[in-house]
Amino acid sequence: MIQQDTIVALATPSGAGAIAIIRLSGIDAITIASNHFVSRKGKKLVHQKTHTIVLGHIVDGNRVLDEVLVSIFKGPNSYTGENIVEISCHGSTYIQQEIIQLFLRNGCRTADAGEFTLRAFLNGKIDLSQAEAVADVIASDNAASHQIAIQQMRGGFSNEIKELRAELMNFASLIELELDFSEEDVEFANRDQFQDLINRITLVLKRLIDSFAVGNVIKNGIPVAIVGEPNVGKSTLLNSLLNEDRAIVSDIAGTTRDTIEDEISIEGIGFRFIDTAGIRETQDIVEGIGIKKTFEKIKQAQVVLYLVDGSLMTGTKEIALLKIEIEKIKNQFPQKSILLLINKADKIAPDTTTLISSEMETLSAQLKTIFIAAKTGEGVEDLKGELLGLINTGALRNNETIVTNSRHYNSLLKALEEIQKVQYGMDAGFSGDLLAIDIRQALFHFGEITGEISSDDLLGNIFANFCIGK
Ligand SMILES: Nc1nc2c(ncn2[C@@H]2O[C@H](COP(=O)(O)OP(=O)(O)OP(=O)(O)O)[C@@H](O)[C@H]2O)c(=O)[nH]1
Ligand SMILES: [Mg+2]
Repeated sequence: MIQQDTIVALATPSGAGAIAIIRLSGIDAITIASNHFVSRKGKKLVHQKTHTIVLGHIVDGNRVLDEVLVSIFKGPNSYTGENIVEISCHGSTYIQQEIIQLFLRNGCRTADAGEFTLRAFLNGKIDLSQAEAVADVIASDNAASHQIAIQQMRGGFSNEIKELRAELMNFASLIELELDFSEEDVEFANRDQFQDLINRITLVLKRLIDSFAVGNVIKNGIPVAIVGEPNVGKSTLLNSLLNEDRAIVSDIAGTTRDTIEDEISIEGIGFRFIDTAGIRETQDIVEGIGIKKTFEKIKQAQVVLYLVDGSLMTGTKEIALLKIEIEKIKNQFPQKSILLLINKADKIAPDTTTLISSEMETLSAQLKTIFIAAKTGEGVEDLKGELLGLINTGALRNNETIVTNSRHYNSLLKALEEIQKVQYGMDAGFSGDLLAIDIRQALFHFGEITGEISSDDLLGNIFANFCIGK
């Protein structure tokens, strides 16, 4: 597919900087740039070799706009597969705009969001999942999401899918060939080999589908709600985790009214902590709204840190009440990971600590309990370790493919469904023509991921989320 027009856009962030890069892509990119560039040595850009850099001036008639470096990439050996010119100019917003306007008046049009990458995809330089990974690489803000995005951009994930798709495609054609010879009762597709392939595909699909649980949290950060009664130290804990005075702390119960959220990275994985209004019966309308919000936040969170004021737990009676409270929370949110944090450990007498520990033992079999002092930071590192332990980061450490994109996840689920139908058909001894239908469906969903099968709507959706100039 050849795009006829030449596009231009600023590739660096808008605003002033030391250097800005303006990018042109399309059949006429080099000719257009050449018409407005005077090199130091007097050589025309159109005569310049591919993959070289030239120093010179961008000129509008007699007017010199800037001294620049121009990089030339001749298609098809370029990012988009087309001719590309990248102009590194001085980063004044005025110069940027003057140069872009010059090209817009002389044969270029403004690039749409993600259009350079879209062209790379349409010209077969990268597949769709790699194109999507480009956006993820740009958006990645912690080590884990970065690692996954880079791996996907380099094609790790799509190669795996493409190989299986090719093998499956091969069997589909063999089975379909049998249909042409149906009178003769021949089997071109060896059923044992086919079963072997189906087994392998099922295994890979299941692994990829499972990985989304990790991938999704890594990409979006793991929501962790900090909840408990007023004054137990929730906001103090948030501040301690973030290492800054983010939330107001006071000894007045009901200080936090609205939820406060912020993200930190623990060993490369993003955690989004949500400080909430303390839960209690209240007549105050605003506080009541805050408490309602607390429960909504618990619903959205994956992990709940249930905080109690350890200095108030002076006897068995308080501990018994706490146990009831925790049972309530656990029953209300059975699918959440809950950690019990006994705060203000600095104010708990040693023998009380022992008492609480032993009383909690029955409970801690199901509920991890940690003593902390949010104010001094004691136990906060242990807490971080516990949080990391809740996430299965094994796949990440082993550099396995992790699916982070919900579009891919949905296609994988549908592909698995079709493969299971094929399996069912094989077990039931279905004829080739029936098997072929489900195989074609599975192939369709594989193709959706890498973009062998795509619609304009889908492409529009994906690339609309890119920045201009990428
Ligand atoms: N001694 C001691 N005091 C603490 C500790 N953590 C918090 N506090 C104190 O407890 C009081 C309440 O702390 P906050 O962080 O505002 O409590 P909160 O749970 O956010 O309270 P609400 O927002 O009202 O629900 C403050 O005076 C804190 O300084 C701790 O580990 N040790
Ligand atoms: Mg608070």
